[in-house]
Order: sequence, then C-alpha cells, then structure tokens
Amino acid sequence: MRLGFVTDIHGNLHALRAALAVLHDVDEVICLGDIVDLGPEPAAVIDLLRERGIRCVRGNHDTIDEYPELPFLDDIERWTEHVLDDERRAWLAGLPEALRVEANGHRLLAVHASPRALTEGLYAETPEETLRAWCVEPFDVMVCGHTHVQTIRRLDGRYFVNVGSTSTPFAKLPTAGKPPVVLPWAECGVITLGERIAIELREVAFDLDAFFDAVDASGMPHAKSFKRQWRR
Ligand SMILES: [Mn+2]
Repeated sequence: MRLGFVTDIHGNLHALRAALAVLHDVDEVICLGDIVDLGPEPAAVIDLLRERGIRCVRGNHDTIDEYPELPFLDDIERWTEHVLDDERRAWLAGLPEALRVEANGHRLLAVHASPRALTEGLYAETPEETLRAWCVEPFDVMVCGHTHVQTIRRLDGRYFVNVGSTSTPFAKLPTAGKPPVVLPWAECGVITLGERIAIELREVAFDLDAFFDAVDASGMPHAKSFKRQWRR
C-alpha cells in the first residue's frame, strides 16, 4: 500500500495540481488539512479534492479563526470566509481530526499537526518526551503537516513524518512578526506500508507566474506583500 500526502494547500490550486501529478504512482492520496486560507482559490481547491475523492483531515485554518493581533492574516481570513459558501464551509468544519490506515501489519495515523492538537507541530527539535506523549493510541508511523517544514523523526520504533507544505514551504522557521521566506515549489510525501515502512519526501515545481496571476485576479487582500514572500 503506497499512500501519497498533500498538506497545507492554503487555497493554492496550482501547487495542489502539481503535487497530485507527482503522486500519480500511489494507491491513495490523503490530505492533511489547512486546505484553505492564505491563498487565492480556496473554493477550487476544495472542489478538486472532493472531485478526486481525496480523504482529508481538518487543519487549524479550515475553520474560521480570528487573528486580531495579525491584520495580514486576519484580513485574508475574513476574505476567505467571504468567498466560501455555507456548503463548503460546512464540509470543512465536518472533516475528521485524524485518519487511520492499516496495511501489512503497519498502522498509520494521519493528523494535521499532532495527535493531540491542531496547532502543535512536529519539528526536528520537538523533545522526545513530547513525541512519547503523542503515542496515546498505537501507531507505527504518524504523518502530519502544519509547520511547513519537512522532517522525519524516529523514536521507540515509530516514525514521525512531517511532509512540509504543498502551497508554501518555509525556507526556515518564521520569526514572530516577520513574513516567512517561501520556497518556490510544492511539497508532498509518499509512505509505503509494505514489508517495511518506506518514507519519501518530494518537491515539485509549479508555475509561480500563473499562481501570482491567480492571486491578482482573486481580489484577496495584501496580494502584493503576499507575493513578496516567495524566494525567486
Ligand atoms: Mn496548520
């Protein structure tokens, strides 16, 4: 069983299409949440995932939160809320927080950030005691996104895999109050539950100019500073 993972798509249809194309060789694609918000085409991203029958978990951006202290995020969140109809928002709100797949005796747990919270990320620096605290239910491999930085950890015979971000991979962890530096490609991952567990992180180029055109055409706020985040 080969599973492909997209995550943190954030309304970037161009990146999602590129990632799905590079995941042509898997048995099933699973989406790890943050489907919308901070991107120009949230409705089209939802529709493509549903058309393809891709199972999804819910991320912290998939329900409309408030970021009053961060006007940039808050304005785009308000705009996303405005462009999504009730039916699509209800679909997002109804997504599960975890999906489980079992094959060849291996148990895989798919979540947005960690098994216990939508905003607690897996980093290279996450303390081992934190990873152990996540092992409330049995699994052999946990897969997540949320931090926008790919990483793989190994502890007590388990794998912890962060497939990064399909829309906006960060060049380094963002500093509070500063815009992130975004890498110009889409990230995704493949986990094979075969005789052994095999993990592959992937990156794929997409048409950044076409994406920026979609940003301009969408009417999303802060388009100029949003586009400036990408490293060209
Ligand atoms: Mn997130």
